[in-house]
Amino acid sequence: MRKDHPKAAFVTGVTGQDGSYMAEFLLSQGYAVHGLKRPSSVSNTQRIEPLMQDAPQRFFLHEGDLTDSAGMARLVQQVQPDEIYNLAAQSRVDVSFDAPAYTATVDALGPLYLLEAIRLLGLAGKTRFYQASTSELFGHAEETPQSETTPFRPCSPYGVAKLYAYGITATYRRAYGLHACNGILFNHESPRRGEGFVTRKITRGLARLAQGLGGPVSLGNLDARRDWGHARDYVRMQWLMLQQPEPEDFVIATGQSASVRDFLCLAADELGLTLRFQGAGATEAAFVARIEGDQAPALRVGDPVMVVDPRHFRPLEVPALCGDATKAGKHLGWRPEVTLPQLCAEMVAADLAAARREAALRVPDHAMAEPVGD
Ligand code: NAP
Ligand code: F7E
Repeated sequence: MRKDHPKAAFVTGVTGQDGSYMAEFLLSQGYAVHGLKRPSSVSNTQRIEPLMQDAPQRFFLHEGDLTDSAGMARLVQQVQPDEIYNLAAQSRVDVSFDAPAYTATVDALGPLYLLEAIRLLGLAGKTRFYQASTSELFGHAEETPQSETTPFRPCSPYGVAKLYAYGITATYRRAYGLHACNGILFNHESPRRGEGFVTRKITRGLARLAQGLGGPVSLGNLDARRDWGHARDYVRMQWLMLQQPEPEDFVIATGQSASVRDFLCLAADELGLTLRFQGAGATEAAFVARIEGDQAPALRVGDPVMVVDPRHFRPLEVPALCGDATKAGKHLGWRPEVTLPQLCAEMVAADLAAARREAALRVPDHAMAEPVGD
């Protein structure tokens, strides 16, 4: 890439998990990166703070909301991007059951507004478009593992909204010749994962519990199985998709699946804890059976570490997903580099460091007590 005229990328959702890794990656490739940030009365830039400091000449933030079609067209016109990565979304499947119309507006119509902007501004020959599609499209999948040819059977408002986005992306590719691609991504996590998603809820919850901050982690369906990869590996593949001469859709996955219970045990193991499960379904709980090392000074054998709370059960669950990324390997030479135990270890280490910092700052109760008068 020419240094005096770097490629320009427009990244929606830049403040999110993937957006922050994507911005980092694109900057490392020499791009000028323009990120869309939602206006907010409190700071929402924690994940991109280092980039704002380190690359002020090549990293630009624009305030706006994906649901503002005119605002999106204005930004696309201003930035004239070579590549758009549409990563912004209401990305919580559980939340989509409580906010289905909002989820549809952001997740289905948002990508349409960007595609229309590319088309109407006459940028079809210049601007390439990446849509963050999802394994939730497969829903109650008809076959395992799922690939680019597996039929879609979404079973959440999130999955259904993302199905529209998938379809409209493919339609603009075919109808108007846009270089527009869907990445059908299976779950991917990192220390930057939002705190409401199950892996982060577990690593953060256990790390805090181990340091005497907070109570047992409360979870829903322990038997759900997911194909979990590392977000850093997955943004590299999103970029590779837009570098192909012809636009195509790809599944991005590790090909391995594990249950929520497996992940809980892996995270506990990282803290030197062996768990004993008791009960079943809505009354299941997990207790400390053995402790090794000094990572969990606040816990004793027999302490509860996890309780099932039926409020976390979903109206409709996707019981199991596992992806087949053979096409990505063959066409683009992509393979995930991080295994699930490595991912879990990285997340636990980051959350344990944060919990230790928080515990160290805590004022002991006795120090807060009123002095007894003499
Ligand atoms: P995330 O951490 O939840 O980030 C979502 C981003 O979208 C945040 O920056 C958020 O801004 C922004 N956003 C939400 N609503 C917006 C709106 N109306 N206008 C502008 N920005 C808005 O999600 P992620 O894990 O990085 O996922 C990135 C994309 O991949 C999403 O589209 C998600 O649906 C999709 N996906 C994720 C996975 C996964 O496992 N991570 C798998 C498949 C597909 P705030 O910071 O202000 O909230
Ligand atoms: O749930 C179960 C839950 O919320 C995973 C998003 O990035 O990946 C993500 O969606 C599983 C589900 O992710 C709790 O029922 C149990 O079976 O971490 P999650 P998700 O729903 O798979 C897809 C590919 C996306 O596209 C989405 O944007 O874990 N589970 N107990 C729980 N889940 C949560 N959140 N909280 C619990 O307490």
